[in-house]
Amino acid sequence: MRGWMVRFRSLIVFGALAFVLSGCGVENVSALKPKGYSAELLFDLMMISIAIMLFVFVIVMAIYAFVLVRYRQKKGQEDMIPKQTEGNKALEVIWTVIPILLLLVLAVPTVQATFNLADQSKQDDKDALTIEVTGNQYWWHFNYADQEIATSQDLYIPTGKRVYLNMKSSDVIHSFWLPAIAGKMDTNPGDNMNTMYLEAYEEGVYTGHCAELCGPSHSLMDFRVIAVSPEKFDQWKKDMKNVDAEAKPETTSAQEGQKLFKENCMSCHAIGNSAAGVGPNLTNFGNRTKIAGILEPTKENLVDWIVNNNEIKPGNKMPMNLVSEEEAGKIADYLLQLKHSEVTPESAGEGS
Ligand code: HEC
Ligand SMILES: [Cu+2]
Repeated sequence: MRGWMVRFRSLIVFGALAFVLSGCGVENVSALKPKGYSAELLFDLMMISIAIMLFVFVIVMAIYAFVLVRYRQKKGQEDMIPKQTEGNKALEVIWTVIPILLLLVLAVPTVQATFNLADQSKQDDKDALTIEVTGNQYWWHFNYADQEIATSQDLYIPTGKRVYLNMKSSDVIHSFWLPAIAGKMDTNPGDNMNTMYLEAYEEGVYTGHCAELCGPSHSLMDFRVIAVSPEKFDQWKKDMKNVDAEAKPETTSAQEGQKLFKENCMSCHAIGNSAAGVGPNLTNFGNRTKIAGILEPTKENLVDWIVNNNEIKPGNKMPMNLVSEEEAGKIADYLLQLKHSEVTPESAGEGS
């Protein structure tokens, strides 16, 4: 390293760190900007721990600095041996009791929050909303229990209400992580169902991730939660219940696409009903925030996905080259006009 670099090494490290960390706290994606009940609870716990740590750090550093200055070797005393002390009951009691008190201050709110976050007691209330979440390599499925509505990748919820999630996986362990609204919960294969709840304070589009290494495309297993006002949510539910899966598209290209879709894709993808398929439910696909959770919803990207999906998301379970690029274009025209509701991510204020 160059001379000046060595001298300023720590400055460079901290500068780079500040630069990287400034990416934290991004709106609607970050646990540092909570926009929901659970996230706020977790944020408060984080702040209590940091406050306690700072308190300990400052006091220990102050004592350290004091001792360093007060008891350093002075000129003319090189051979002096200070008075030797062994043990001090009062001091030892103090530095045992203080940490115990600090741990208690940490433990009480933590245990309280842990029970609070696991509270499912109101799930059986008449107007409580329960959603079955299924993690799949590498996409998320959401089934609105008792509502006959299913969506994949984009989850709509009402603001200001507790929405209960019953969570499972169809293959390996995944983890549903929605930092700005809630914490993180594993989805397990088999009968082991996990539960959590979401409560969003404001309308918005919130990004979530899979937080459990689940295969080569784990890092691409993103999803979005779209929180809208309860009125808009009711409208969305109504629209989603009245989907006419057979509706004829306007353009000839999209009409041909519909036919091609039925022949090549319906074995895995459902439109207009809540059946869980091998692949994502594509109802309302034209209103999706992203394609496959990661691509901007343009025709070009959609054609690319249909023809090349394994290069985009390695190891995903959709076969490539089912149709030609030209046919994929027609299918894309069909899928992108599947807009079944007026309530869209834009109406929640696209924010992420
Ligand atoms: C063997 C089952 C299967 C077939 C057949 C199939 N797909 Fe898929 N498809 C999948 C799976 C699985 C995924 C999820 C991939 C992922 O994200 O990991 C998927 C994802 C998609 C997505 C992204 C969905 C989303 O929610 O964003 C689109 C669009 C799509 N497929 C279109 C098609 C089209 C068009 C055809 C027919 C040409 C087709 N698929 C045929 C299994 C299939
Ligand atoms: Cu995963």
